[in-house]
Amino acid sequence: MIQVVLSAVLLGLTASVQANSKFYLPTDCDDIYRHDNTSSSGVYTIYPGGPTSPLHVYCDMQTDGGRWTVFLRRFDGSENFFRPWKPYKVGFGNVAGEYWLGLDNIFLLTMRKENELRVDMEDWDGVLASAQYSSFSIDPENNGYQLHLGSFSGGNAGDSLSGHNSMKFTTFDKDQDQWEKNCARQFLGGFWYYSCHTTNPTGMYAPNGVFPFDNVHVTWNAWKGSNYGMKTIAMKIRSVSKCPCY
Ligand SMILES: [Ca+2]
Repeated sequence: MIQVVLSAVLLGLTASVQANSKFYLPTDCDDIYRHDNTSSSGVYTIYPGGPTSPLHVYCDMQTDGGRWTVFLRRFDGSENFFRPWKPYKVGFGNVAGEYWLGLDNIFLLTMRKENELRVDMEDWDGVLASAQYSSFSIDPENNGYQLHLGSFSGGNAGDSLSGHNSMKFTTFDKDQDQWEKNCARQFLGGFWYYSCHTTNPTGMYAPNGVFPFDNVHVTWNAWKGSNYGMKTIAMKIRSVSKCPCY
């Protein structure tokens, strides 16, 4: 009798785990939204590395139809982004606040699905601007997290990222840029620098947009030039597939 009850309990557990794995192990914010399109923007748990690797992330469920998985978010200057290779690899910050999701996680997300990219920003007068790109993916670490960016597909901020396409990632302790010196060290961030940048999303956070050194700000040159730091900036990706694709 006890055995029968135990078996029934185990069967029930198995069924429940299977149901959970079908419905509650989303790969990204796209999965979460497709499962429940009343989901609001906020922090969720996703599993881009599989069921044993939960990852917290901020999902933008409002902008242009939502479903955006945010991998960079800055809005108050509370987090230090002038960091070495390891934090950029694994991620840092607080997903309820300012953070970098981590290059390994961004690689997993962009390996699993074809994604588009959106960059949202705001100046110190409260004016919003954005830029969108038709595709976005990066290579794994053994190829330097090389950036593969599609074409600029719109947005009133203009295009300040295409020049960074095909670059590997550079931090102040790992130089993979195309300059004789180290762009990350010079411009105080970590990014897919070339020689060196037309946008510096991980640069110094400058209250009121100004900072007494050139080109180190959180810039987007096509919109505000190379010496104006944004009040907010976020980089986010979204699946371009038409199916839920669990
Ligand atoms: Ca260099």
